[in-house]
Amino acid sequence: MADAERTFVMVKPDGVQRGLIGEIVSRLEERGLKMVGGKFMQIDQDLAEEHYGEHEDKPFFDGLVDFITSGPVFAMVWEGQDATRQVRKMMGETDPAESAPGTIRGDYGLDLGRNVIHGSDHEDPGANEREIALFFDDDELLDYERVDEQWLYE
Ligand code: IDP
Ligand code: MG
Repeated sequence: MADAERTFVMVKPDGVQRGLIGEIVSRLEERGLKMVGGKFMQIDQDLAEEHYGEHEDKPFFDGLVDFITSGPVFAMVWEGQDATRQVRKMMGETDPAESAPGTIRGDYGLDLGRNVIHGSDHEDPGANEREIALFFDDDELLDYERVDEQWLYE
Protein backbone atom coordinates (compact mmCIF):
# COMPACT_ATOMS: atom_id res chain seq x y z
CA MET A 1 0.00 0.00 0.00
CA ALA A 2 1.41 3.40 -0.98
CA ASP A 3 0.82 6.47 1.17
CA ALA A 4 -0.96 4.61 3.99
CA GLU A 5 -2.17 7.16 6.47
CA ARG A 6 -4.70 7.82 9.19
CA THR A 7 -7.28 10.57 9.21
CA PHE A 8 -9.75 11.94 11.75
CA VAL A 9 -13.43 11.78 10.84
CA MET A 10 -16.47 12.76 12.90
CA VAL A 11 -20.21 12.44 12.44
CA LYS A 12 -21.38 15.80 13.78
CA PRO A 13 -24.39 16.25 16.12
CA ASP A 14 -26.76 16.78 13.17
CA GLY A 15 -25.59 13.55 11.55
CA VAL A 16 -26.07 11.64 14.81
CA GLN A 17 -29.57 13.07 15.36
CA ARG A 18 -30.55 12.29 11.78
CA GLY A 19 -29.50 8.66 12.07
CA LEU A 20 -26.61 8.90 9.63
CA ILE A 21 -23.82 7.19 11.64
CA GLY A 22 -24.43 3.84 9.98
CA GLU A 23 -24.66 5.28 6.47
CA ILE A 24 -21.42 7.24 6.87
CA VAL A 25 -19.51 4.34 8.43
CA SER A 26 -20.85 2.08 5.70
CA ARG A 27 -19.63 4.34 2.90
CA LEU A 28 -16.13 4.54 4.35
CA GLU A 29 -16.01 0.78 5.03
CA GLU A 30 -17.21 -0.11 1.54
CA ARG A 31 -14.65 2.21 -0.01
CA GLY A 32 -12.02 0.01 1.62
CA LEU A 33 -10.93 2.34 4.38
CA LYS A 34 -10.32 0.67 7.75
CA MET A 35 -11.66 1.99 11.04
CA VAL A 36 -8.88 1.89 13.62
CA GLY A 37 -10.61 3.93 16.34
CA GLY A 38 -14.13 5.00 17.25
CA LYS A 39 -15.67 6.92 20.14
CA PHE A 40 -19.27 7.98 20.75
CA MET A 41 -18.90 11.08 22.89
CA GLN A 42 -20.01 14.62 23.63
CA ILE A 43 -17.44 17.35 22.97
CA ASP A 44 -16.91 19.90 25.75
CA GLN A 45 -16.26 23.62 25.29
CA ASP A 46 -12.45 23.38 25.63
CA LEU A 47 -12.09 20.55 23.13
CA ALA A 48 -14.40 22.32 20.67
CA GLU A 49 -12.44 25.57 20.89
CA GLU A 50 -9.17 23.72 20.38
CA HIS A 51 -10.43 21.56 17.54
CA TYR A 52 -11.78 24.58 15.67
CA GLY A 53 -9.02 26.95 16.84
CA GLU A 54 -8.11 27.94 13.28
CA HIS A 55 -11.57 29.56 12.99
CA GLU A 56 -11.56 31.50 16.28
CA ASP A 57 -11.61 34.88 14.54
CA LYS A 58 -14.44 34.00 12.18
CA PRO A 59 -17.96 35.34 12.73
CA PHE A 60 -19.38 31.81 12.78
CA PHE A 61 -16.99 30.54 15.50
CA ASP A 62 -19.32 30.85 18.53
CA GLY A 63 -22.19 29.25 16.66
CA LEU A 64 -19.92 26.46 15.46
CA VAL A 65 -18.71 25.72 19.01
CA ASP A 66 -22.30 25.79 20.33
CA PHE A 67 -23.36 23.40 17.59
CA ILE A 68 -20.53 20.90 17.90
CA THR A 69 -21.03 20.68 21.70
CA SER A 70 -24.84 20.48 21.44
CA GLY A 71 -25.14 16.69 21.34
CA PRO A 72 -23.26 13.44 20.83
CA VAL A 73 -20.81 12.98 17.99
CA PHE A 74 -19.18 9.83 16.63
CA ALA A 75 -15.43 10.45 16.40
CA MET A 76 -13.37 8.02 14.35
CA VAL A 77 -9.95 7.34 12.92
CA TRP A 78 -9.81 5.75 9.46
CA GLU A 79 -6.75 4.29 7.79
CA GLY A 80 -5.91 3.62 4.17
CA GLN A 81 -4.02 4.69 1.09
CA ASP A 82 -4.24 8.49 0.75
CA ALA A 83 -7.00 8.34 3.40
CA THR A 84 -7.19 12.04 4.30
CA ARG A 85 -7.68 13.28 0.76
CA GLN A 86 -9.97 10.43 -0.22
CA VAL A 87 -12.29 11.05 2.75
CA ARG A 88 -12.44 14.76 1.89
CA LYS A 89 -13.46 13.86 -1.66
CA MET A 90 -16.19 11.58 -0.32
CA MET A 91 -17.40 14.38 1.99
CA GLY A 92 -17.86 16.99 -0.73
CA GLU A 93 -17.43 20.74 -0.26
CA THR A 94 -17.76 22.58 3.06
CA ASP A 95 -21.15 23.91 1.89
CA PRO A 96 -23.57 21.06 1.18
CA ALA A 97 -25.31 23.29 -1.36
CA GLU A 98 -22.12 23.29 -3.43
CA SER A 99 -21.42 19.58 -2.92
CA ALA A 100 -21.97 17.14 -5.75
CA PRO A 101 -24.65 14.47 -5.42
CA GLY A 102 -22.93 11.26 -4.42
CA THR A 103 -20.86 13.00 -1.79
CA ILE A 104 -21.89 12.74 1.86
CA ARG A 105 -22.62 16.44 2.26
CA GLY A 106 -24.19 16.56 -1.20
CA ASP A 107 -26.53 13.69 -0.36
CA TYR A 108 -27.40 14.52 3.26
CA GLY A 109 -27.13 18.27 3.78
CA LEU A 110 -28.51 21.59 2.58
CA ASP A 111 -27.04 24.19 4.93
CA LEU A 112 -23.43 25.31 5.52
CA GLY A 113 -23.84 25.28 9.30
CA ARG A 114 -25.28 21.73 9.32
CA ASN A 115 -22.96 19.73 7.11
CA VAL A 116 -23.14 16.35 8.87
CA ILE A 117 -19.49 15.30 8.84
CA HIS A 118 -16.00 16.51 9.71
CA GLY A 119 -12.81 15.21 8.12
CA SER A 120 -9.21 16.39 8.55
CA ASP A 121 -8.12 18.90 5.92
CA HIS A 122 -5.66 17.28 3.49
CA GLU A 123 -4.40 20.74 2.48
CA ASP A 124 -3.34 21.50 6.06
CA PRO A 125 -0.19 19.39 6.66
CA GLY A 126 -0.32 17.57 9.98
CA ALA A 127 -4.00 18.34 10.59
CA ASN A 128 -4.87 14.64 10.60
CA GLU A 129 -2.22 13.75 13.22
CA ARG A 130 -3.10 16.79 15.33
CA GLU A 131 -6.82 16.02 15.35
CA ILE A 132 -6.30 12.31 16.01
CA ALA A 133 -4.14 13.18 19.04
CA LEU A 134 -6.76 15.62 20.29
CA PHE A 135 -9.49 12.99 20.38
CA PHE A 136 -7.71 9.66 20.89
CA ASP A 137 -4.99 8.18 23.09
CA ASP A 138 -2.52 5.90 21.31
CA ASP A 139 -3.92 2.81 23.02
CA GLU A 140 -7.39 3.58 21.64
CA LEU A 141 -6.15 3.03 18.09
CA LEU A 142 -5.87 -0.55 16.87
CA ASP A 143 -3.42 -2.12 14.45
CA TYR A 144 -4.97 -4.99 12.53
CA GLU A 145 -5.39 -6.27 9.01
CA ARG A 146 -8.72 -6.41 7.25
CA VAL A 147 -9.17 -9.73 5.41
CA ASP A 148 -9.86 -7.94 2.11
CA GLU A 149 -6.68 -5.86 2.09
CA GLN A 150 -4.93 -8.21 -0.32
CA TRP A 151 -7.75 -7.55 -2.81
CA LEU A 152 -7.92 -3.85 -2.16
CA TYR A 153 -4.29 -2.95 -2.81
CA GLU A 154 -2.00 -4.07 -5.63
P1 IDP B 1 -14.55 21.92 6.55
O1 IDP B 1 -15.42 21.32 7.62
O2 IDP B 1 -15.04 21.57 5.17
O3 IDP B 1 -13.08 21.63 6.73
P2 IDP B 1 -13.95 24.63 7.48
O4 IDP B 1 -13.76 25.79 6.58
O5 IDP B 1 -12.76 24.06 8.17
O6 IDP B 1 -14.72 23.50 6.64
O7 IDP B 1 -15.03 25.06 8.55
C1 IDP B 1 -15.28 24.23 9.68
C2 IDP B 1 -16.76 24.14 9.90
O8 IDP B 1 -17.27 25.43 10.24
C3 IDP B 1 -17.58 23.74 8.66
O9 IDP B 1 -17.62 22.34 8.48
C4 IDP B 1 -18.94 24.30 9.00
O10 IDP B 1 -19.61 23.45 9.92
C5 IDP B 1 -18.58 25.58 9.72
N1 IDP B 1 -18.57 26.74 8.84
C6 IDP B 1 -17.60 27.08 7.94
N2 IDP B 1 -17.89 28.22 7.31
C7 IDP B 1 -19.06 28.63 7.82
C8 IDP B 1 -19.90 29.77 7.58
O11 IDP B 1 -19.63 30.64 6.76
N3 IDP B 1 -21.05 29.84 8.33
C9 IDP B 1 -21.40 28.89 9.24
N4 IDP B 1 -20.64 27.82 9.51
C10 IDP B 1 -19.49 27.69 8.79
MG1 MG C 1 -11.66 22.32 8.03
